[in-house]
Amino acid sequence: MTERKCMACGAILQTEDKDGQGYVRSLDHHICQSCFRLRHYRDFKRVKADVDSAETAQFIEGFDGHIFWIVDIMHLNQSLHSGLIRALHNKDVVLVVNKRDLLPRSVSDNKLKQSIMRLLKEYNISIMEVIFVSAKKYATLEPLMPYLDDAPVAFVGCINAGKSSLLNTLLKDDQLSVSPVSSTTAGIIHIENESFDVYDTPGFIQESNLVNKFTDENLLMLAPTKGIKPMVIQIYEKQAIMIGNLGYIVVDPVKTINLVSYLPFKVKRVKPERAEVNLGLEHEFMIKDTEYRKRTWPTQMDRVDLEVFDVGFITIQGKLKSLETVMDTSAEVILRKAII
Ligand SMILES: Nc1nc2c(ncn2[C@@H]2O[C@H](COP(=O)(O)OP(=O)(O)OP(=O)(O)O)[C@@H](O)[C@H]2O)c(=O)[nH]1
Ligand SMILES: [Mg+2]
Repeated sequence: MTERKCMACGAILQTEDKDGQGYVRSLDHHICQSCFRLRHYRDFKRVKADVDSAETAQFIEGFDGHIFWIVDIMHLNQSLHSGLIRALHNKDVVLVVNKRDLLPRSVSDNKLKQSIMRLLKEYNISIMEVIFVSAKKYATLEPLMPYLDDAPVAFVGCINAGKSSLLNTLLKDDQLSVSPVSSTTAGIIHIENESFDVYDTPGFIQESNLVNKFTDENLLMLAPTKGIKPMVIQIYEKQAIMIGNLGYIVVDPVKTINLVSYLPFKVKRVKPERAEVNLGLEHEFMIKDTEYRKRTWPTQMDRVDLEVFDVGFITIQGKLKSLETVMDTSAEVILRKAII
């Protein structure tokens, strides 16, 4: 008997294990119970699939068509998954930068494009084009059409980049399951109609252990549906910036500088000596089971971003005497040249 797949997440349908992936009461159903609950009750707790990235890599390597590599504009460095990048060698890749709606319009696409190309330079992938889109705005998908008319297209990328969301917008349908939980798509889904021949794929996983400390509230907060209003903080002396109870950054500027937070929640400035006590207070963004680690960062570059995987990034615009972070031990933090 051929295995049937859930139309929404691609999991193989089964009737044996109630708590397992792809469970249905009867094999006549087209979507699994987790996707049913997600669709009708917005219950996203059960959709996290057990995904084998090696299978998706193999699919990409053998794929004969265009590849849309979907990256999340708010998590660029996290999007650079080495296994995925290996699979993309010698492929026709269009870099589709999603969630453009989250950054202000005043931010230049050209500047962003240059920054992204700089990030990609060390990876030796040839990109046919960089296209900025938003799954929230159908009109932004227009530049994708020539590729979609030309050949089958596979939507690939890291978890939560918005592959399934983009396909739903494109197909003007909500067949595919979408959620703030990572690994919503469990298996490869082929959709073919008069207009399109497309594939949704499970996301490559590059998440930090931090997600295990997230509450449902955190997950929703980190998947904003409206544009982020960057929060600008002027810093004229050594200060600490609280990132909820996730941790804090201590910056000591050479002269007055701006720090711009693109995080989807409020950060707060405090005196460095108050920062540690502040971690224990009430914040808008609070994770579970915190444990902290201090790190000192180089200060040669004078416009940098700190990207915290699964959370977002903060830009520091100016020369620093010193830069320190005290963050939860599970938080993966990288320092890069500012992208904006
Ligand atoms: N603001 C905004 N949110 C988006 C956009 N695209 C996707 N999202 C949100 O991002 C989250 C993940 O979207 P999905 O479509 O499930 O992402 P995916 O790449 O299919 O994820 P996996 O199946 O887990 O690999 C959801 O909360 C979406 O609502 C976008 O263009 N703008
Ligand atoms: Mg998906």
